[in-house]
Amino acid sequence: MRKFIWSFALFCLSLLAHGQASKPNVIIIYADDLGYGDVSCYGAKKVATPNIDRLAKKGVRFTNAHTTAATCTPSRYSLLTGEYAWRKPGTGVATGDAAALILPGRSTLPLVFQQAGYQTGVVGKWHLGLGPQGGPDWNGEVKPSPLDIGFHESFIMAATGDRVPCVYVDNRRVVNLDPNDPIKVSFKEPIGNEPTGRANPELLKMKHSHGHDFTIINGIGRIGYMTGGKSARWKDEDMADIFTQKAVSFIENHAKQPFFLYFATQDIHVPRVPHERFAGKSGMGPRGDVILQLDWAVGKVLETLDRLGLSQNTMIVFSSDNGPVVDDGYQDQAVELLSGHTPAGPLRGGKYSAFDAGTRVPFIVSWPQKIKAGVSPALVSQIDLLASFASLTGQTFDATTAPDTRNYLPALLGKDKKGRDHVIEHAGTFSVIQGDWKYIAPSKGAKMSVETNTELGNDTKPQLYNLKADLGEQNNLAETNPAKLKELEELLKSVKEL
Ligand code: NG6
Ligand code: CA
Repeated sequence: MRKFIWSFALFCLSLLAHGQASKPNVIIIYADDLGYGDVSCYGAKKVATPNIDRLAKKGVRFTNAHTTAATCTPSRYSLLTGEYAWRKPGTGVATGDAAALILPGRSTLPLVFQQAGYQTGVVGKWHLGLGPQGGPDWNGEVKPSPLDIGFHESFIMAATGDRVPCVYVDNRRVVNLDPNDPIKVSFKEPIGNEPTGRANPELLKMKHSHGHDFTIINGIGRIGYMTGGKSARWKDEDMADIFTQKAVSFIENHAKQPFFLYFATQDIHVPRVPHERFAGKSGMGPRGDVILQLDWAVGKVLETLDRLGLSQNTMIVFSSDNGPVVDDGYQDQAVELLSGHTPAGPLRGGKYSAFDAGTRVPFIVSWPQKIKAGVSPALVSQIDLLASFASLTGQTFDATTAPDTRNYLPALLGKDKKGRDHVIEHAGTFSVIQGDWKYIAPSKGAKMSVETNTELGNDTKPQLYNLKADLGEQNNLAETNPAKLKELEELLKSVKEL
């Protein structure tokens, strides 16, 4: 009898364990502008990222993973909606006062988790617009917001660190706002009489190299004009601490239920202003220092999961929204102190570029209870997280509003080493990768971004590269391989016409 009770108890426990395993907690840590070669587990030698490496060591490290775009807003749009951003006009890099780009009434990644009974939260960089047409009411209720498209909790900055308004939005309210000092924001004309980087460069603690010469907040010129909201303004030096603390509290508060956390760090986007704990620590200037800070934030998440006993059954996806850029508009010595570091690794181009460094990013998936550690060459795209997590959690989604996402869960779990047949990327012009081949559609765009010193990958002629033989996209084979060129042109056409 005792034996029977024991085996019954074990059976129940295994059922329980199985039930839990089918509903792992999920955390997406989404870095900003982190390049393929910026972390040590992807080959960086000058900067060490032990926590990101730890994640890679216990998970699957993907070598052929892609964002859908080479800038932030469209990549994030696709990640959260399962729709290529280029299908929807107005999804380029958003201003700080843009209206909400993702509106209620459609499938979204957080909604999938919400339907599955998860507690869902977003912390960090949003950059997908807020509020109705005309922009949000910073002094009242910010609506629509992430809370209206699937997140139960939200603690965000509206756009980027270099765009006004430089305030945090906690659920529907700006944090620490004094009603007697209302916020006004404009991206069109000057408002108020606060100093700007253009008129008062002597007030800057970090000078701009291009752009970023509007209102000065915390000694740094921003994009856009802001007045009011003095008590609500952030201090860049504290941002990583504040966002990381919010991410940690979210995990602590929901330790007993399945949760989904979208932790979108402001690092390593400009302005790069590390906390003093990290300032000067990389020897590569602020850009290297904020890589250390990002790694610390990842470490805090891992430490929290360990402390709460959640590490085994939490799935973490670590990635970036687009490739790297060295000078993105501030004189922060990133160029001078690069010291041989190669942010793009072996890839050509960078942020904004149709060459692969624009969109091929670090991508690590870890879930100790289920995933066997390793390296995967599978072709994966961030567009597929929605359908894949719907499959993982047994949910359906509306394929008319999320038309481009597909279920590649076996690839994400490291079981299928092939992944997608092809990926589509957008950086002003379109690129297609299929097997060993990459096609870049002809474009009249500039070949170089002189300001950021990035090769943009534009050419009026079609480009075709064999990535297996030529990962650095040096030898255009379009003329010598017209059959492959035609095949990929047609493939792109068929996806565009979907
Ligand atoms: C550019 C900004 C750049 C960065 C980028 C958006 C200038 C001159 N450059 O317009 O600094 O903010 O937009 O980056 O203003 S993203 O990663 O959010 O897409
Ligand atoms: Ca970005």
